[in-house]
Amino acid sequence: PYHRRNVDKSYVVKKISASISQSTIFSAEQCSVIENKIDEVATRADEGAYKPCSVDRARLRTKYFFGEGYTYGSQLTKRGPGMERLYPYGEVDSIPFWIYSLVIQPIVDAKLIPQGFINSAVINVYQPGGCIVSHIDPVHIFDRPIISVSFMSDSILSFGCKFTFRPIRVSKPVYRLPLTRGSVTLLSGFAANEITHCIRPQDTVAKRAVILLRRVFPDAPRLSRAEMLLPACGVFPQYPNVDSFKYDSK
Ligand code: AKG
Repeated sequence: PYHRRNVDKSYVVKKISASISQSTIFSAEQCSVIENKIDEVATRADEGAYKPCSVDRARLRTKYFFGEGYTYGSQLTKRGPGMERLYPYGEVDSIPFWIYSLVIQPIVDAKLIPQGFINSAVINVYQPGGCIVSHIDPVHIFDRPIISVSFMSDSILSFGCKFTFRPIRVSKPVYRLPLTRGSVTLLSGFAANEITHCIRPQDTVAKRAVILLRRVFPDAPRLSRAEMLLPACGVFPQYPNVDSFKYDSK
């Protein structure tokens, strides 16, 4: 991975921008319909309609996992990048039909991804000030490209930031990618694999949602049911940095 001190910044910026593609394929009307569906998911989750591993609540940010979900290894074993594991089959709710028809199909029709590529859909809902700490989507779990569709409000995807905590501070990004409502972003190559990305708290100015569409590799490592019985699935951190977990989960 890229280390800020060793490499010329303009080279890195070129590498990042060359491995991102963005398009706006969802109209304001389509966004409104999808946003209502996202609100319905949040309501259903509050009512306890989903499996425990489908819902991950952190301060100012909730994730809803469909199709597949993942976590770090057991608390009794090593944790961190490379140690992420899928939940056992059946522990996560399947992808709702509306995500296929309203979100995935238009992206397939726009020829951005092949039919049948996506087997994992995650909805993140952020309250104002909500964030996602710097990370690389696990390379042993997710194929590239990584597709995201932004809803409800605009934000910025920042690359190459360092987070420090208590109080939370985020260093200046190496690269900032505007995420407008209805925009579809595809990350591959350098942008997906060689540099971290994050959402800074100051860039979530209003309630926002994103739908992450990814392909989980068929041979990606999976927790066994026995390992699941150790601590409850909800207590695992989403990201490897222990300090970020403390901040993120309060
Ligand atoms: C993640 O959840 O892994 C993200 O990178 C989210 C990015 C976004 O909110 O657009």
